[in-house]
Amino acid sequence: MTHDSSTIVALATAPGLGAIAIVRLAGADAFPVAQRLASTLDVARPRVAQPCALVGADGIPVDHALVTCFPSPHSFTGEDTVEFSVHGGPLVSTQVIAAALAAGARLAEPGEFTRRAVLHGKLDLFQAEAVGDLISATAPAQAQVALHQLDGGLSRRIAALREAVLAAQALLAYGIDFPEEDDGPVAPERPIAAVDEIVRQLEGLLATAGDGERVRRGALVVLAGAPNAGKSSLFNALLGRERALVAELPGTTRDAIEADATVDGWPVRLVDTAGLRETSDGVEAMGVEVSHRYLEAADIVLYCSELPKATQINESSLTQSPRFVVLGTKSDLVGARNRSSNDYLFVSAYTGEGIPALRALLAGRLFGGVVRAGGDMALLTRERHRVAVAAALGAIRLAGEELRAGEVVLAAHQLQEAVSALDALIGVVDREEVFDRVFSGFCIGK
Ligand SMILES: Nc1nc2c(ncn2[C@@H]2O[C@H](COP(=O)(O)OP(=O)(O)OP(=O)(O)O)[C@@H](O)[C@H]2O)c(=O)[nH]1
Ligand SMILES: [Mg+2]
Repeated sequence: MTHDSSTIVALATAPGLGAIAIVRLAGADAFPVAQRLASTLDVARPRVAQPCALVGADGIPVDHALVTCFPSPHSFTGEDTVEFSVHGGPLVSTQVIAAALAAGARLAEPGEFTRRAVLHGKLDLFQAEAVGDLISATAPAQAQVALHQLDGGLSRRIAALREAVLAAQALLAYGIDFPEEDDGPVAPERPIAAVDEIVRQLEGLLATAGDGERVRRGALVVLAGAPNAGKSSLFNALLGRERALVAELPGTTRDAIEADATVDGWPVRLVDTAGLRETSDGVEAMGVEVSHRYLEAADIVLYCSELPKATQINESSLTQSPRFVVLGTKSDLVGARNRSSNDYLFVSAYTGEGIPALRALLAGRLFGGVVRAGGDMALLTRERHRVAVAAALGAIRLAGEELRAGEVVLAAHQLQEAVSALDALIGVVDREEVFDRVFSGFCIGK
């Protein structure tokens, strides 16, 4: 994708039936192109919605629309931009886009509007990613993290760290320029202390990556256990709708069923699986195989045991893992006598007993780090962030070692490596491959 200023056009709203659809046009010729469609449009009136009759490429009337001009640089991409609010539905917006194409625009590529916004300094890479995250958020916590990132929360953290590295570099520069002065202007301890402090900060940030990625992607919570233990019923209870089939027959669920759930505001990908047992039924065996794969990938496994029935699986090995939470299901059938064990969280899909406690437990286990950080929403939410911060941390640690060995020039080199890693992260340098990776996941019109 080249950094051109050609005029691009795309549908900015979701396709399908709706009262309004928005077609966005941006680039050097956005205003003249718009005027070919809307002859009465006054492009000298910025940010005012103007009612205009739109005419198609063949001169046939297309719609009565509200058209708004956003002159450069005060627009999303930083370029001259025109937004057409047209009637929804599949036809009108298609005709408006066709007319814009005929007038000299071209179709935008996926993510191209946001990419241009970054190129023109309207957003940094974190904020561009946050645009996508906010749009795809399904749980309130995801939206909060994305909004914080869009407001520059993560950018500020990284920028402050970058400044700190530059300050440490400046301290070293004295040492390099005046190597003979024993009592130079900077005592050697000062850059070492500065570097150690940056290491602490980067470590703190890196520690948010697990929670951050779970918030963005949704944590994978898998319901597993013996056939008929009540997994599907619990799945439905946690989802709040009857998504999975429930039946008295053991072996009802044969394939894994995945659904997005919100647990106390946090995003969870909930999976119901086939009951674990040895079986001669080929299809069921395939389902059990799928269950095992989910067990390995899960952030948390809710292992369902119907008490006091003995389960057919040796649970002791499973329950050792901190990822496993053992549930005593169908608690409404269990007398008080059988509840002495502290190893089980008793739940009932029928009465709702234990469900709020289970939700709280999940939120705490999966996202407790964010909660403990006092709701600090500056989280590393992507592998891209984690890899770059880890690279910066590695370089800074090496810088510290070099400094302690008296190798000031080598230390300065490592600090520069760290600055480069942070620069690429925030997007101050235009690295094609970084940009391609960030924007490849976007859809057209963003
Ligand atoms: N009393 C009571 N019965 C329940 C509860 N949960 C499930 N059951 C019953 O237990 C039976 C099995 O429930 P499912 O939710 O289908 O169990 P499952 O673990 O998904 O079963 P498979 O998919 O066959 O492995 C059904 O007859 C349910 O009505 C509960 O909380 N209390
Ligand atoms: Mg089931």
